[in-house]
Amino acid sequence: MHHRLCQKLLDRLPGSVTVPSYGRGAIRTGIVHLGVGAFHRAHQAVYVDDCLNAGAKDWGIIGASLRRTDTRDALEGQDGLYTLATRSSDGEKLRVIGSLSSVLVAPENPAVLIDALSDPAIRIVTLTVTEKAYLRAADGRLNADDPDIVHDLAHPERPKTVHGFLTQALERRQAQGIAPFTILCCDNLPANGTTLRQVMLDFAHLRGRRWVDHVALNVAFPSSMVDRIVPATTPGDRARISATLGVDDAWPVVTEPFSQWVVEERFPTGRPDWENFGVTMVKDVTPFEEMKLRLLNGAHSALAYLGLLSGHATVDEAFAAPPLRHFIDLLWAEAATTLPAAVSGQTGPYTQELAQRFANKALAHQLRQIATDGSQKLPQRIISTSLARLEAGHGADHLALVPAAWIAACEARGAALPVGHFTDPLDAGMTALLTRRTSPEQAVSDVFDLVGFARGHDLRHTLLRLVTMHLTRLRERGVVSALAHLDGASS
Ligand code: CS2
Repeated sequence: MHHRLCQKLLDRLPGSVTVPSYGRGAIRTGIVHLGVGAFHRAHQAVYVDDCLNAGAKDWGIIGASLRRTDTRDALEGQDGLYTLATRSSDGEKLRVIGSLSSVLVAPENPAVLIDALSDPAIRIVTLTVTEKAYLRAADGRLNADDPDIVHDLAHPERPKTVHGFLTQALERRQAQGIAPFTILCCDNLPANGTTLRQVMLDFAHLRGRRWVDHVALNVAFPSSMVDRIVPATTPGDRARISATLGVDDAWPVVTEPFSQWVVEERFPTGRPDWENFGVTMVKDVTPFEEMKLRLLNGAHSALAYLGLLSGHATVDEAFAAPPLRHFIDLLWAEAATTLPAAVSGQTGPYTQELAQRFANKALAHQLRQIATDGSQKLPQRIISTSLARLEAGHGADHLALVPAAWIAACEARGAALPVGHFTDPLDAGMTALLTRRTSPEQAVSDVFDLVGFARGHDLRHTLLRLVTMHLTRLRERGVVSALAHLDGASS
């Protein structure tokens, strides 16, 4: 049997594998990361590892999982080390990352995470907890009725939500005269720092103390745009990577060569010198964020639903299908016109690069992974883009096919697609609604009501009409015909 990847075996790895060049014992932790999934380990943890390799000592990371134990279980047996596998048609490059010092599992012992967050050495809290963990209502404000929020208000010492953990630690720090940490959101939300700040202020308000002012005046919430495609690691990846290493890595991550991080420059208590390692520090991240959400993530969601309905399993496979590829080009053309002036000149090269990234066959990025949580993703990826087009007096025919394909893909679960092939926090309501098999018009309107898409918007009806037209066609004649009809309409 092989040994496990660990600190003392690092010097026995093959010469082709890059390993941390720093003494890990001398690194002090300065960052707590909430949501220590594959994305964090292939992105922020790598930028921090770069800083540590260059001699920084104060920015080790304590990772925290808010639900699952698997990352902690795997990494505690390998001194927090794991392999980053960068894959492209040129092959696979392996690098061992050492920036994670430990992983906590919040539900097992919430007090330990609050203690870690209250440590004066911690100056930044980063988050990748996915869209749904922010618990936003359709209007973007905190959903105060969420059972976990209700729980956290009643039991502030044993929180479950990010809002509860961050607030409890900020209160403790204030009581002890410790400056607040900077909170750096790294999730795919529009104006993600501002969005998190708003739900944190709403939560502080519900705590009914003077925390609203404290958070509003003293806590920095820079926004950031994060980008790296990170497919879920498979058992095959683990076996292949372990075979190359000559030791077992139970928890490697697989990613693409491309990586981008654009961060707003607002860190009152300091930060690693990320700008030396490829991070772009800016005053306002919004244009970059919108370009990424509307072009990359929007196309991803389109490929996910249309691809699954066409029998494809991965992004590269769906993107190689000529009708889908053609559709994505037209979707990009629609979305590009909605972007702010600061980036509107960059959309050509940007989508060309995206096309290369989507074609990366070595990633086998599963469409079902992207299809997950559509109710949380589509508002910023597709719905706001469609409304911006309609507001400007333009058509949104291609954009509007995506929510229709999402509804059709939800309907296909248990029929053409396996039950539970992808999931959504609103699945219970969606399934109840879609099994009634009402008319396309009724179904679209009910789904939009349930998930809050375009709620209260003047052009909601115009959008509903477009989505209904597409759902009718998808139900009656399938994807090929829906795409062909669009071509007919636009030629
Ligand atoms: C994807 C993203 O799963 C998804 O919904 O669209 O995770 C995407 O791969 C990343 O945002 C790329 O940076």
